[in-house]
Parts: sequence; structure tokens; C-alpha cells
Amino acid sequence: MLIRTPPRHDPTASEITPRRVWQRRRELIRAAAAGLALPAAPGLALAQGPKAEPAKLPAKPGPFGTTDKPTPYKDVTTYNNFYEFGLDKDDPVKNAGRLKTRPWTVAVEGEVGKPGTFGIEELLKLAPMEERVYRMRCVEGWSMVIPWVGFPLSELIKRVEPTGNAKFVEFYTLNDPKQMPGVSSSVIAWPYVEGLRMDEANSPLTLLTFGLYGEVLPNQNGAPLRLVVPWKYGFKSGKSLVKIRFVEKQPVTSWNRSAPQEYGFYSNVNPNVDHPRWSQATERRIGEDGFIQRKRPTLMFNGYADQVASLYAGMDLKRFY
Ligand SMILES: Nc1nc2c(c(=O)[nH]1)N[C@H]1C(S)=C(S)[C@@H](COP(=O)(O)O)O[C@H]1N2
Ligand SMILES: [Mo]
Repeated sequence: MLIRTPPRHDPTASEITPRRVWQRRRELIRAAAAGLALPAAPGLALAQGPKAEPAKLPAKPGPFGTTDKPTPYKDVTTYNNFYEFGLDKDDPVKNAGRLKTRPWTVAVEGEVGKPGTFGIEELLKLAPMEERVYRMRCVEGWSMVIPWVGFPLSELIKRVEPTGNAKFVEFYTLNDPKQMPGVSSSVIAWPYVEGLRMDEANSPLTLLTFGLYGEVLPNQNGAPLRLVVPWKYGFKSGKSLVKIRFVEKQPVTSWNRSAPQEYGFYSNVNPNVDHPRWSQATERRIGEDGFIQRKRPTLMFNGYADQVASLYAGMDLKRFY
């Protein structure tokens, strides 16, 4: 059992500590609280081994964190939806390794005073990185708790100076058949396009995300940058973004185009509005499945009602699903 005494000037754990040690520390704290003893973590030895750790991405703790237990790194990075790399949950981790994330640029265009192309290095320096431990809920009925690293999308929005005609924002994922084996199938229209209303995009919860667990995003999680919109179903959080476009009319998003009865523009997490083919009242927390699987109730706006319910005041959420 490896026990570490932090130096006296120790900043937040995620700033300086390799992910495995950091996660291990959290596990130990929880186990101690529950009166359990844990075996040594096999992952710790690997930290010095031949396979390099992903680059660190230091971050200060940010607001809106949930106290739910974070989903283990292994589940977060091996159970993914990223259809550009295949339809099965383990396809992204198997196939996304080939994605080249440098050089990388994001075009910002449309109804803005200062359109332009941002390099990834420039974006990384645009605002201070924060760690936000958010619940994520997939429309399929599973959820995770992920310590994301990023900053509010509003930081980028204010720099490009949207015009008065900018009512919505479109987000475009890379669409490269040479690197993405999944785009040869026509499950949805490529590129993957998602959209938000301007006030949703400017919500302090909406994150432009570059990392998780104190490290740069693994490719399968949407490297080098993605959106994270925690009160909406997971598919609204587009990965590997290459273009952000400000528009006047409500965008036609990829999922909305392929199955409009099932996936609306808003797609807010809502236990009272079922998917046409299944209930949305409960969810399964990945990493916590046991033999007797516990279903937990899905929360209105995924638990972020205090922050976002006012954005939808007066709207019929059964109609605007
Ligand atoms: N470009 C792109 N972004 C995407 C997807 C996708 O298939 N392609 N899947 C979405 C869905 S359905 C979910 S649930 C989340 C999953 O994010 P995660 O794998 O990091 O948990 O990514 C979303 N972003
Ligand atoms: Mo999803």
C-alpha cells in the first residue's frame, strides 16, 4: 500500500498529481469514511512504466460541482459514444487513437463582429482552466459523473462579439473519413452538428472542455476540445469541434434531422418527458452496476434546475423536447 504525505505547499490535488494517484487518493478517502480497507492500486506502478501518462491540464476547482462520486477514469474513457469512430461503446477507445489533434483550429463565423480562426494553443490560453465535476446523462438511460477541465463557453463568445442577429450557435465536429472510420456509415448526417440557443450557450454552466481528471481529453472523449452542456442529454455535447457558427435561425442538428420525433432541438434532461421508445424517469450510473442493479431517479434538468430552469420559463417542455 502506497501512502503519500503531501508537501506543505500542496495546491489542489488535480493541479500536481498524476491522475491515478489523485483518483486513488479519492478512493482511499471514501473507503476510510466507509471503514473499508483497499488493496494496492495496480495502476500506480504504471505511472513510472513505459507508457506515458497523458499531458496534465492544471485547473482550479470551479463552481457547480456535484458531490456525487466521480465515475472511475477507466469507465469514462472506455464506455463512449463517438459515432465517427463506430457504434459500439468500446469502438471510440479502439479507433480514436489515430485522430491527429495537432495542429487543430476552430473557425468562428456567422453573426459576429470578430470572426476568425483560433488555434488550439490560443484557445487553451483564452481563460483560466476550471475543474467542474458534472453529472452527464445520455439519452440512452445511463449516466456518469466526470471531473471536466475547461472554461465557460461565454469567455469565447464575448471575445468574438456576436451581433444582434445572433440568436443561436451551431457546433460542428470534424468530418474526416481518413481518420474516422464511422463516417462511412450513414446513421446520421455528417458532420455531427449540434446547436444551442444563445442564452443556453452563455449559461455559466456551459463549458468549452479540454480535459478530464486533470489531464488533456483522451481522443475518445472528444479531443482536443468539445462542448459540455450538463443539463441536456449527452448528444448535445459535441466532440472534436472544428467550427462554431452564430446564426439567426434555430439550427437543424444531426440528431434532430435523422429522427425528429425522438430528438428535439432542446433535449433537456427531463424525467417527465419520455423518449417515444423508453422512459426517461430513471438512469443507470456507469461503474456502479452490481448484480442487483440500482436504478436512480433522473433529476429535472439533470439536477441543474437552480441554474437553468429560468431559461425555459413559460415554455411547454413536452412540446419543446
Ligand atoms: N462528434 C460527436 N460528438 C458526440 C457524440 C458523437 O457520436 N459524435 N456522441 C454524443 C453522445 S450521444 C454522448 S452521450 C456524449 C458522450 O460523451 P463521452 O463519451 O465523453 O462520455 O458525447 C456526445 N458527443
Ligand atoms: Mo448519448
